[in-house]
Amino acid sequence: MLRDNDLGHMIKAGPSLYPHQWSWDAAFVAIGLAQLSVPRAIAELRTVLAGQWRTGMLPHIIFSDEPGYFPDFDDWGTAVAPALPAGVHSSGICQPPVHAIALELVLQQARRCGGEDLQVAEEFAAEALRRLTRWHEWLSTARGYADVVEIHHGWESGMDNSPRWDEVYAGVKVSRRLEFARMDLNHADASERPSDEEYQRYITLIEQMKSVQFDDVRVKEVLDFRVTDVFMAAILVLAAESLTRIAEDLGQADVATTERARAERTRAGVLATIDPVTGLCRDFDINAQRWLSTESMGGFAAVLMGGDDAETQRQREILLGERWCGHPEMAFPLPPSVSLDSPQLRPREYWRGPVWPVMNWLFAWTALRSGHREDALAWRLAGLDQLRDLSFGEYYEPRTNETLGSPQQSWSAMAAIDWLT
Ligand code: 9YW
Repeated sequence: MLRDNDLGHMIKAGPSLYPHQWSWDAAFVAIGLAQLSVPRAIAELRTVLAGQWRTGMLPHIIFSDEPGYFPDFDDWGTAVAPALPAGVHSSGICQPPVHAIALELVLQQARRCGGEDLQVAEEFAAEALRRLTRWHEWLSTARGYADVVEIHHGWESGMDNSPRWDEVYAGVKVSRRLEFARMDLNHADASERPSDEEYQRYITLIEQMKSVQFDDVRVKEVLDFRVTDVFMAAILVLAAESLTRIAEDLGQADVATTERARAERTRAGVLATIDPVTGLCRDFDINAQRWLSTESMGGFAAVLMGGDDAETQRQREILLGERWCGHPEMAFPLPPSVSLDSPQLRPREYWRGPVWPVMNWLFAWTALRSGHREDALAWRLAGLDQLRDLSFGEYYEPRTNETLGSPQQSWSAMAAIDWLT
């Protein structure tokens, strides 16, 4: 399946709905690819890094030549951005920084293989280190807010239409209705995708960014969407820790010190967002200067990154409990994007309830890392069971396990490969 989605230098996120390289998809996919071919995994990460903007940002989509996705490179209009390097066809926003985590796991696999794989991987790691540090630095500076990470579009979170962002999107002013064709609806059922109203707001934000040529400073003055993202920040903590270890192995003590400090600072920033009542991490609407308390998978940032033992344990119990994985109506005891008991639940609609295999993998991997082997094993077994019909759906209905969205989604296959090897 990954071979079918492979364009040589990039794996399409999905065969027809997503015919380009998405940034966090590529990082996850590289982790699975490493089990099949270390050089191919490295080629995937190389394509991601080659798209790096002059500012340090890794863009969320690198466009292939394939048609069929909206908004494409011309719709984005990033050609006006001084920060876009020559020859790069990309969007103008980012996605969660899974890349250093992927590099560490690819290196681990290369060590198991030894020989040429190891040599190629170590050479690449030495090259990638500087770019990954610049990427993390950009997230902590251009996008640093209260030691968390600020995002400018729901697409940056990777959880596009999660109820986490409803209140923020309500403040996005669609001053003139935009005319565009929703290509996604040619490949997936409208009931499983964001609505037209949501798309009007998504594209309005791109227009706002374009009006200031995607400038990191000026964009903050014109954007209707500025919010901190605790889940993305927790991923930055994990990535900074991976980069610390990679830098230590390469004898780059300065980088290791910087990344260790980044991880500590960001972890403290995320823990400071915990709602004392619910125990979950909260995003903060910067424009409106208010906390966002809508419950979603994003609130479990402390489970992902660890830190304060009591808070992490409390979140872990909530996640495994009756409102979430342990809800009696769940087809499998896996983390849904929204609780089945939530008033916001829409069980077929994207990030508003479905279970995402790649998120199962992420939670299982972090559980293993933090010593909760039994959680990791349970999620791995249930996650494999979910994928049993080999359709590798993008997401699944939480009660019936019906495959939804795009079938043959690359990062869903990655979860299976990594769990089985
Ligand atoms: C879109 C590719 C991407 C993921 C996102 C997911 C979806 C793109 O697909 O967004 O056009 O809706 O929300 O996390 O990277 O798999």
